[in-house]
Amino acid sequence: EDTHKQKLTIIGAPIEEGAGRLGALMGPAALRTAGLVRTLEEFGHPVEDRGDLQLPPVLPVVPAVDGLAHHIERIAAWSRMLSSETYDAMTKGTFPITLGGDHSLSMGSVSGVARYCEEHGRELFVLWLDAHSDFNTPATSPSGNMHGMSAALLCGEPGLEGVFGEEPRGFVKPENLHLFGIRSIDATERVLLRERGIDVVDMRRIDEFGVAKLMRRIIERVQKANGILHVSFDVDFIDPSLAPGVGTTVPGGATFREAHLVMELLHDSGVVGSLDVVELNPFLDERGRSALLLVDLVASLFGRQIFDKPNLADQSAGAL
Ligand code: Z70
Ligand code: MN
Ligand code: MN
Ligand code: MN
Repeated sequence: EDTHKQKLTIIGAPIEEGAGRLGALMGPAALRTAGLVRTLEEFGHPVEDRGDLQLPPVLPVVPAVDGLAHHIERIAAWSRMLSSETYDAMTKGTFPITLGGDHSLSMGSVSGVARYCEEHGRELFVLWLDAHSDFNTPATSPSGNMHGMSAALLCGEPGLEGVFGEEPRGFVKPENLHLFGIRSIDATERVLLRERGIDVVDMRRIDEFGVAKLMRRIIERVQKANGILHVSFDVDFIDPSLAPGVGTTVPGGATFREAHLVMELLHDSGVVGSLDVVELNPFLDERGRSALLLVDLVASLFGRQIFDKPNLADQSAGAL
């Protein structure tokens, strides 16, 4: 997929019921205020902003779960709606950008992308940029907050079937999920992640090997499979000193330069087909700095460069 000049579909998902604290519902508004749409247009992409979706007046009936899953009816309604929005955007040949909103929205957005990929015989890969692994189920979750369950739902973990019920959905193969930037894993999650063989790139590996090498490994996998990469960007991937506008701050996150490099490498790879920007909590932000940083990172993903791409082929041939 060459994302250059591709039409973009912006989907606002003001959802906060999946998080432990209020405020993420203002995320889409803050990202628009910080200039997201005009920044994307600057890179030559036609943008269709579908505005913010709203919950339907009647919520789906969800059978009782084994364990804790707060506001599951509302999350189910959002998931079903968002799944059909991203599926529809992909079917029309556009690149969906879902603005959150807490990370439970990825249950819906990624399901729609996965459904599109299944129907079109394309292999889906997911890059989950996050401090957390989001691999709890209602039975294992210590909090019952559903933003900590989205990656588990996408991989088909039991206990979350009621979110989609009989509605169409898609799945992510556990071997195609790459968690990146991780530094907070619950004990129960750790067991499940190991059992499923999920690739967990934690901060220790980033410190040791650097983001470039670790990202290239993931990008090459997607390229070899002629796959599509979905990027799910949780703001807490970034260090809280740079992006304080999040509900749960975890120290030791990605630096300014690491985060931009990830986005630049993704741009150059041409494999990214869809994006979520989640967990921005403007109520906790400082003078919009987290929102502004996110817009700059999205600009890097869509081609903003400081000067020029290094031409590695020329360098290896000894040319300057
Ligand atoms: C913890 C839980 C979480 C944020 C995800 C935390 C989950 N593992 N927190 N994203 N901000 O409650 O499941
Ligand atoms: Mn998350
Ligand atoms: Mn997180
Ligand atoms: Mn470009």
